[in-house]
Amino acid sequence: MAEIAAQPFDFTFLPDTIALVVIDMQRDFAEPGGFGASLGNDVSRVQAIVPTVKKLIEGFRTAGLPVIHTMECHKRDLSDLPPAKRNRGNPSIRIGDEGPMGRVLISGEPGTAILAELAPVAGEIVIEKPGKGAFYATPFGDELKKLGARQLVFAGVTTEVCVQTTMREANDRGYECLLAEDATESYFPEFKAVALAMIRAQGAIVGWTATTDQVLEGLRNA
Ligand code: TIU
Repeated sequence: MAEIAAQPFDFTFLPDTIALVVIDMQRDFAEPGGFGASLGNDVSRVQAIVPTVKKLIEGFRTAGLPVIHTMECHKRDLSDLPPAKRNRGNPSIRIGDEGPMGRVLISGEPGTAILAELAPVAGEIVIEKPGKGAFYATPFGDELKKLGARQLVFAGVTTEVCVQTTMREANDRGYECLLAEDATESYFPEFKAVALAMIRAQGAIVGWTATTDQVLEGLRNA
């Protein structure tokens, strides 16, 4: 057993059963002209965590541990996009519309791609997901079972939407979840702060939080 110094208390893991899950570090959430910006958000907050997410990914790769990437996106024919999602929020461009980086949040479009600095390498699992949570309507759960993963470290965006939804889904499926505090971001600083607090409240009711350096130190000592 190895440990990561974390809140609300140390996170215990087995090096054979831990994996990194990087949620939705896509151009559509980080660059002007994408989905995040179309909802009226300041995307520079997402850009700012890219070096930290990269450091975390490289730490897992160096340790020979699995890195899984998710992408929020939809089929070209929009058959997996409920009207309730497409019509939400009165955005300037809706999901599936043609934008400056191609069709917004559509599989295969330039804007849907993972940021070049964080691109998956050969052999890493990439999950395309139509929902906020990574388990819904995807092979994510089966892939985790194949890996034998039991503990998941999370990074990515946004903290209180796709990251927290996936952590809650993972909890209910028996995974122990840790969120890397400085490798996740929200468009709303107050939502990030409260999401971190609610995740680790009540004795880690949703999971643990730790800094990227604490996670990497835990991996090195394992
Ligand atoms: N809008 C927002 O905060 N998030 C999303 O729409 N998707 C993800 O969090 N990936």
